[in-house]
Amino acid sequence: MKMQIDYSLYLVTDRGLSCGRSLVEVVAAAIEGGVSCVQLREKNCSTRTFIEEAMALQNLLRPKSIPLIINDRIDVAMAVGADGVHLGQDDMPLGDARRILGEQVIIGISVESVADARRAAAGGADYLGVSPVFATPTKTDTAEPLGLEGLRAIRKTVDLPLVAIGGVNVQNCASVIAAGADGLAVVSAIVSAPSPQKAAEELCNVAGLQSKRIR
Ligand code: TZP
Ligand code: MG
Repeated sequence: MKMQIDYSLYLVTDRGLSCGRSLVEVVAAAIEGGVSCVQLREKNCSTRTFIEEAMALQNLLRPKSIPLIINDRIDVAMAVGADGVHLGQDDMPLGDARRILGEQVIIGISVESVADARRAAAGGADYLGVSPVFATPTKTDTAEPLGLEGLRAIRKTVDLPLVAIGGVNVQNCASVIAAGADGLAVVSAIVSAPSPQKAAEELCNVAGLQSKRIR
């Protein structure tokens, strides 16, 4: 059976925004605070470094049964035996990724519209990243923000787990869950926080994520 994933607080890493702290330090604190799933996102490093970072996270997360998802790179995911990959609209097509990875590996797809969501669901995605819900300086090449309305429209269209990404923070996290997201996908509100643990705890509490926990 495919791994059951708790998407409720989905951390997406960004070493550049981590205030000089190591990836492992930030992720270790964040999972203490309640992060339930981690995506390793690296845009500017060598393949060797990417694999080393992925292994370091795998060693931290596996004993705690927290899934590791790799952004963009199917080869890196396979090299470290990650639980899944996350692909955008310009990355490897879902069908090709599924053929390479098989049925047991989780594949998440970023969707920027209802049409994207329908296509990804029909193509066998395991979960969707609704992107971006709000404007964010963390990623500049995004589509227009979907807003809560856009999130609701996607919620009505597909049954898959949805994580909302883009500008999600403690001020808006409850409204994101109320609009139908199964999880909060967060970069800067956790990795740039003075205490990633406290930031994660606050998001869990304010958004009421305890009720969504599957473990
Ligand atoms: N994909 C869509 S928006 C985004 C990504 C990776 C960045 C979200 O970052 P933040 O800091 O949580 O707004
Ligand atoms: Mg990508």
